[in-house]
Amino acid sequence: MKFLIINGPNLNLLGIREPKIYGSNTYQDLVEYVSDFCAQRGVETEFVQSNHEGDLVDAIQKAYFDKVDGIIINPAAYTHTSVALLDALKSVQIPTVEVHISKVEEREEFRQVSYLRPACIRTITGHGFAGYSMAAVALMDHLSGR
Ligand code: CA2
Repeated sequence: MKFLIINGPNLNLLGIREPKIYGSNTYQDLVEYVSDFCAQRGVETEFVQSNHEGDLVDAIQKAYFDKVDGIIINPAAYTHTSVALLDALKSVQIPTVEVHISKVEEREEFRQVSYLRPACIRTITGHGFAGYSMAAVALMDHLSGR
C-alpha cells in the first residue's frame, strides 16, 4: 500500500513560528513521524509540500498515474479557497483524508469552511501531528474494508 502525504502553504515553517497554534516540531519531524508510523504498518509513503496551488494539483494528478492507494492532505490556507484542489481530488477518486493540526472549528470564521471536505472520506482537526497517523489508520481501515 502506498500513501501520498500532501502539505500546503507555509507548513514548511512548522516549528519556526506560531508554536502555540502549530506546536514546536518541524516539518522534517512530521515527515519522520508519519513515515515511521506508516512503515511500521507496511505502508509506503511519499511526501509533497508546496506553497503553490498548481503544484498541489499536479501532485494529486500524479498520484493517479502512480497508483497511490490513499492521500492524506493538509491543504493549509487552500482549504478555505480552492475549487482547483477540490476538482483534482474529485477527478482522481483516490480515498483522501483531510487533516488540520489546529482545531479550525474554534478559530476564525473563514477557517470554518473547507472546499475540500466533500471529496474526503474524513476530516481530522485539532490533534496536532497525531492527526496524520489517525488519517493513515482511517485510510488503512477504509482500504481493507473495515
Ligand atoms: O490547522 C491546520 O493544519 C491549518 O491547515 C494550517 C493552515 C491554516 O491556514 C488552516 O486554516 C489550518 C496554516 C499553516 C501555516 O503553518 C504555519 C506554520 C508555522 C508558522 C506559521 C504558519
